Amino acid sequence: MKSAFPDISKIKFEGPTSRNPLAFKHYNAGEIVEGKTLRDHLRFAVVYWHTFRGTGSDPFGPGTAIRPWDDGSNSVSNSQNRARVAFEFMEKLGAPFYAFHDRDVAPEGKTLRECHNNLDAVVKVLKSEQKRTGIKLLWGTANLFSNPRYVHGAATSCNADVFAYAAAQVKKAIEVTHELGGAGYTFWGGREGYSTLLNIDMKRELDNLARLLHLAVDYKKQIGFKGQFYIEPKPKEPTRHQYDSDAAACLNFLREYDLLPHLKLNIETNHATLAGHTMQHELEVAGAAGALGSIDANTGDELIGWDTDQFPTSIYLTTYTMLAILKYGGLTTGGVNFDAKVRRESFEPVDLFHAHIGGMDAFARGMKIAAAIRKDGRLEKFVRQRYASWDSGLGVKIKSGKTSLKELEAYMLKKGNADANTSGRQEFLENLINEFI
Ligand code: XLS
Ligand code: NI
Ligand code: NI
Repeated sequence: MKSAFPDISKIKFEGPTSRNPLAFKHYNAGEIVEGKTLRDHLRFAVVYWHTFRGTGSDPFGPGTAIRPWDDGSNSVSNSQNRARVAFEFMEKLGAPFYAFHDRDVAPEGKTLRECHNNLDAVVKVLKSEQKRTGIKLLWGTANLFSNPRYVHGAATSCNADVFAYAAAQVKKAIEVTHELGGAGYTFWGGREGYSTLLNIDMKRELDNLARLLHLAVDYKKQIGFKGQFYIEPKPKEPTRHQYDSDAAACLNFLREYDLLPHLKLNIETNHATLAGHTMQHELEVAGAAGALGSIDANTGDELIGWDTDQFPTSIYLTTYTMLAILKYGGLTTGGVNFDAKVRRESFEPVDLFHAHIGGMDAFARGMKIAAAIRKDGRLEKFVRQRYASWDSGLGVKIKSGKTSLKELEAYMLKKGNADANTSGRQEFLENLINEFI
C-alpha cells in the first residue's frame, strides 16, 4: 500500500530540550513511573470517528480537512483502505490502542443485513492490521444516533421497532468487539434524552434504557466476551437533557436497575465541564463508587458552551486527572482515549500528528507530576491529618455506628462546645501543586 504519510517517520522520544514538532518531549513509552511503564499506565487510544472520519464541518460550513487517501465515497473498499491508513497513523504515532463506532469503520447499508456485511468486510482488515502492528482495540461501540431512525432516541425511542434495530446493532457491535479482542465496550447516550418533556414518558424511557443494557449484559455472558462495559456520562448535546447526565446520575441509574456490577464509567473531560463539574470531580465520584473505568481525554473551550472536543494540553488538567486515576488504582481495562478533534482550521494530515503528540506529552507530564506529588507525600499527609479526629476516640465511635443522637448530645452538653477548626489551607495547597508544575 502507498504510504499516506510519506514524510513522517515513527515519532520518537527526544526529551524536553528537543525542538522537533514531530517528537515526544515527555512521553517516553518505556519509562517506569510508580512501578509501571508510561505505556501501561496511560494506555493511549486514538478514536476512529474524529481522527479518520472527522471532516471539519460545523453548522456554518462544510468540511475543510485534506485527506488525500480518502476518495470521499461510501464504498467498502474506501473504508478498508482508510482502515489501513488508520493503522499506519497509529503505528507511526506509537499509540497502543484505538476505539471505534460500528458506523465509523464501515458504511451503513440499506438493510441491517447489508450493514452487518459491510462491517464484517472492514473488520477483516482491522483484524489483520491489529495482528500486523500489535495495536489493540480499547473499546468498540455502536452509533445509535446518526441515522434518522434514531430521531427519538434508540433504547429510549417511543418506537419499539427502533429499540429492536438498536438492539441488533448493539449485538453485532459487541460481537465484532469480541472478535477483535476489545478490552471494553462503551455505551454513550447518543439521543437518549429529550428536547421537551411535553411528549415524554420518562419512566418508560429509563426502564427501556436499562432493558437494553441488561440484554447486552446477558449477551456478553452468552458469547463469553470478557471486556469491560462502560457507560459515558454527558449532560446535554445533542438533546437538551441526556439521561446519563453526569457520573452521579449514571451511578444512581445503574444502582436503581441492578446494573452497577456490570458497568463502569467512561469519564470525558468536556462532558464533565458541560455538566458544570470539573474532570477531577467526575473522576472522584466514579472512583469513590469503585466504578472508574476509562477516560475520554479532551477539553472544552471556556468561552464556548458545547462539546468542542479539543486535544488536552493543560498540564493542570492532566495532573489533576492523573492524581485521581492513580488514587483509585490506575487504569486497568480502560485507557486515555483521545475523543478529540483537530480544529477546522487545522486541515492538513500533519495536524493529526501534532494534536496527538501534544495530548500524549501533556498526559505524560501530568502523570510524572502526579507521581512526584504522591512521592513527596505532603498533599496526602495534609488530607490525612485534616481528618485525624475520625481516627481515634469519638470519631471512631461514630464511624462504627455505636452511638446515638442522645449520646452525642450528652457528650456535647458535658464538653460545652466543639474543638476549634483548623484552616483548610487552599492557597497553601495550590502553591504546593505549583511547586511541581
Ligand atoms: C460524544 C461522545 C462520543 C462517545 C462515543 O459526545 O463523546 O464520542 O465517546 O460514542
Ligand atoms: Ni466520548
Ligand atoms: Ni463527547
